[in-house]
Amino acid sequence: MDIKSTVKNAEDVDILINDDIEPNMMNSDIIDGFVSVEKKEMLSLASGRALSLSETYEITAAEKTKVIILIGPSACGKTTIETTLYQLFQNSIVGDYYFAGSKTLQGYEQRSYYTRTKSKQSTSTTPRTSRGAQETFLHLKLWNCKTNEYLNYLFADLSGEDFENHIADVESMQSDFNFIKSADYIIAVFDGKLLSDKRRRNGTFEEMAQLLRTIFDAGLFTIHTNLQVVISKYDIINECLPQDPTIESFITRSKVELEKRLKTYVTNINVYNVAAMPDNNTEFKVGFGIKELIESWSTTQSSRPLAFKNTKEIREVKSEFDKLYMKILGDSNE
Ligand SMILES: Nc1nc2c(ncn2[C@@H]2O[C@H](COP(=O)(O)OP(=O)(O)OP(=O)(O)O)[C@@H](O)[C@H]2O)c(=O)[nH]1
Ligand SMILES: [Mg+2]
Repeated sequence: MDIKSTVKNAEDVDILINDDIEPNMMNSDIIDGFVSVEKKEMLSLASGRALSLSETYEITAAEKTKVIILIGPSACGKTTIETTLYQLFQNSIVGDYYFAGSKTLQGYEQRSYYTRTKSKQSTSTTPRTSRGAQETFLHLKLWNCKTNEYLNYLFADLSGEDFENHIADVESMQSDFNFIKSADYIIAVFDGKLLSDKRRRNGTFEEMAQLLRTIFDAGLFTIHTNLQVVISKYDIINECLPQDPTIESFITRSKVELEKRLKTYVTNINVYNVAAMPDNNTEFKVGFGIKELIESWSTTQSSRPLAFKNTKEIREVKSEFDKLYMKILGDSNE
């Protein structure tokens, strides 16, 4: 755009550089170039809160977006991972990624406050996500300097209690969590603190295995969904390892066992160790492992669920398109 042609006097410069937020105005609200005072007072600005599912359509319809859904019981560390991911970009770039905006700044700030030193707490704590919350999606826009590509991410900040109430109940999972179907990544968050505890680790694994089984049995996935596992609070695991080296073999066995139990749906599950908000940040930096997670979202994953496989039997071959579809199935299910 040629700026010179639009700048004729000092007033024009003021208009060009002012950073007032322009609300959406209808042409009918503007009379002889003036906005009606009454209308101006009624206009609402974006609040920056977390978005409801319907509010996310504006983003997903317009731009390249990855939907990432962290699942797991209460206090396993879901919200802390989401808010730390945002906070990392406040200090610097992360790998090849630059912060390029967020429509939910207030949503992030509300959740981040307690994990910041400015809240003057001796240990950082994240407020529990309330059950049944409608505004659950946090939005982050990143720019990749290598590929010169902008990408939008939508993170669902769901309450662990809500998940716990739906374990083994396929029907209610289907009706209450139908939006999980839109996920590009389902991330199962295993609580590292509980895995470090010999008496609690088996229960922690069983709970997650059943939760995932319920989600997949409810059909809440598509050909685009990937499943990842995050071991959270890795600082605690690392601290316990010298006294109990069996934690590592338990995690390795858990991955194999999970793949076995979900084998009708998933081929291979990638595991990431994360310490989003370590207690003792001398050995682990805040956000340990998060860069690897972000990078994994831009590479093709091998854990793609076998969605085609599940629909093979129920599709009748009627047209040329169906024949081609079956041919693709034949290739992908060998
Ligand atoms: N030591 C340690 N503690 C962590 C870490 N990440 C999270 N926590 C703590 O774990 C607690 C629970 O974390 P949240 O992120 O609120 O857990 P959540 O899964 O969102 O919980 P719900 O909202 O109840 O479902 C908080 O007190 C965090 O400070 C970590 O990397 N290391
Ligand atoms: Mg939470």
